[in-house]
Amino acid sequence: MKLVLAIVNNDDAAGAAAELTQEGFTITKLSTTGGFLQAGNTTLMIGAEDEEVAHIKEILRRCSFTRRKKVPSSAAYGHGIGPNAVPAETQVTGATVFVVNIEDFEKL
Ligand code: 2BA
Repeated sequence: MKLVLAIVNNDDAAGAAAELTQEGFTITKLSTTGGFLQAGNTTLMIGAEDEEVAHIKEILRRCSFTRRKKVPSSAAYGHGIGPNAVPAETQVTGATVFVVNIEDFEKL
């Protein structure tokens, strides 16, 4: 058995969660924050059989989209706008997915 941890954009989370649930998976949604952008994202926890992981990834690939986001600059925190204060952009992946082996799974 595996635990899939998928970090997705907040804008994509509802659609991905709905699709996964519709396909019969049980999920838990966590409100999380990216350490770099300090922006909210959503982590989906999905316990699944080994052979279901590919299907989960396929749903996540279909339901989440890569975006460009502005990196907060010093100007954004009110330190003034200088020549170096033009906000940079970075690419945020649709879904960042970790797959972890589960030693034990029980509903008590
Ligand atoms: P954030 O940490 O807010 O990162 C947002 C995007 O900023 C990243 O997109 C990446 O393009 C860039 N970035 C992150 N850390 C950076 C750094 N130290 N220097 C320069 N640029 C950096 P993604 O890689 O698609 O990550 C999207 C979100 O997924 C991340 O939000 C974080 O919440 C999570 N994540 C990604 N990789 C992770 C990892 N190895 N461990 C834990 N969480 C991860």
